[in-house]
Amino acid sequence: MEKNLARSWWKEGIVYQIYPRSFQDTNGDGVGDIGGIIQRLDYIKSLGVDIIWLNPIYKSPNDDNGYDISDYRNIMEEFGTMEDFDLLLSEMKNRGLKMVMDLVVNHSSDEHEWFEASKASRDNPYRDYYHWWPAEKGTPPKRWSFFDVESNAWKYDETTDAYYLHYFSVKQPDLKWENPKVRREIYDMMDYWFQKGIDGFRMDVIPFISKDTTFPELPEQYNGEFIPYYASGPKLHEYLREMNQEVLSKYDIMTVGEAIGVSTEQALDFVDEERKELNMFFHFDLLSLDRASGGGFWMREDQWKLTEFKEIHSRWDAAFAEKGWGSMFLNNHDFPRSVSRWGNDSQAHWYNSATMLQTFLLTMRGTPYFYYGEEIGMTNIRMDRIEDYRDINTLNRYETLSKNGADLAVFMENEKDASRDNARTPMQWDTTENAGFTSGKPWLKVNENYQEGINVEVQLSDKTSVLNYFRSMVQLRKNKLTLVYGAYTLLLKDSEDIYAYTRTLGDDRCLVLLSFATRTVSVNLEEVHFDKAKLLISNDEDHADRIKSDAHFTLKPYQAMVYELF
Ligand code: TEU
Ligand code: CA
Repeated sequence: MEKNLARSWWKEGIVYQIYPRSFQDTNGDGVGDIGGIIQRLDYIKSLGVDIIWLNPIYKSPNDDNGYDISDYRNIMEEFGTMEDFDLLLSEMKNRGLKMVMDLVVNHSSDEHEWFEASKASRDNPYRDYYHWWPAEKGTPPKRWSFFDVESNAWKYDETTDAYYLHYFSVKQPDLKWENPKVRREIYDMMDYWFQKGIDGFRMDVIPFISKDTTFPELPEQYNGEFIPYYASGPKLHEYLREMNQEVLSKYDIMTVGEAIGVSTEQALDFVDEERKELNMFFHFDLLSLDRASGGGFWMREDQWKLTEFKEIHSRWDAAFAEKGWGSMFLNNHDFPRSVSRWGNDSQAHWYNSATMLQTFLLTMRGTPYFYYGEEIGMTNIRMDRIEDYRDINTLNRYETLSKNGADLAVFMENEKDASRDNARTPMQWDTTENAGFTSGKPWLKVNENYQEGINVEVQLSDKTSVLNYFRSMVQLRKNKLTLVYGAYTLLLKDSEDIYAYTRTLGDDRCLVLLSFATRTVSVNLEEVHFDKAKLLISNDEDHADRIKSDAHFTLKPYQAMVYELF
């Protein structure tokens, strides 16, 4: 038996990601909080999902919305207190929901006490918790930074006449994993949360933790394409194995790495069961599909193709055909909304494309991850004015471009499709002001389309809503292990309109048909042999035969259908 057929809760579970800042505010300060999540637990449970992944809720000065942590063992004041957290965890346990937290340990905040000590003098005990380059050695070799206005990952600090390393913003100095004390601190901190009873970690930019601390000049091929270099530090797997041995292996928990820069060839190095490192990770191939090269935030000029989309998912499925396990997702807090990006959020196609994409995630092998609001088809907000943006990534790039005299109108158009803020707008609960998210002024604009049916309240009472389709589709997956563990076979490989595949487990076989076309399309599936096909679900019921024996299928625009084959 293939190793990955071994059953486990984190393979069969469905994950719901919450960006706490935007989920539900309870005290009118315009910022979501832990109390808000508690208030909405019954709703989340009613979706049929099993695991909640929370974006960072630790103490933070919020330079990068919590990805800059100043105290790993405390809660961000805006979100609440440790008592609130403990209550959230126990309320989740009461409902049988598991909690996955974000682990951000490539870097800390510059306001963490370790960094404050580290920068105070060259000989303090925390000096070696971070990467320092003494100025007498000259300017350090080029390292790129994601959020720095000059793209420079080295920041000069006068106090000790040295540069420190920051792959992200100047307020996110990289921790020095090469120092065993740092690793011990991190493992103890992870243990602290596991002792509280959490069920796992999503590990932020985990492939970046190991560095060649001699900091050689970057090899030429990595110029501008530095991500694969950052992601393959010399001791990465040694550290992951050690982390597993020291902490992870002691608990029944799940881990999912944010594997930026990791290719299919490297996949099993992380998740082969025998290596005892991680359970699964998010790859970045889909996330870069509509982007210009370089792993950045510029949209590519031509339109992405369905054949490319299929190739990516088929290649990643094959990587885990016998060992390891994948994760399936179409958006998160760093990327635009799935229906706006991979579907079609025009009035005519919004419903079908949102539900078709849900069908896709729930019929592929790999654990499905949904991002809050995806269950009701939330869309990109597409803001016009730079003043409305909050994300450091958009704001700093705007600053860089204005300094360089670039065309800012082009940039603002790009951000309508690319900015991370598209995905961070407040959850749309009902038709009251600010969509029921806050009684105050929301920290980021609410998308006006909450008044046009994209809200929970309206969709709960509508049998044919995106939300209710989501619930039915979730139940379908839960009642059919074939959709979780079954082997995947791609059909109609060259079609630019239809994504079709079968899932097979023993004698049980399902056929999944997904249209990405804006017109009605017919296909012939004689390559799949079956006597009868029984329709299990469709997002466009009127246009499908419940039981059929011929191989001709007709799909309405963005229609999704799942059949059982006999
Ligand atoms: O993201 C890592 C990350 O590199 C992306 O945000 C990246 O900028 C983009 O994908 C470029 O291709 C993680 C978190 O998810 C993100 O929210 C944080 O800002 C970042 O790390 C720093 O902690
Ligand atoms: Ca609040």
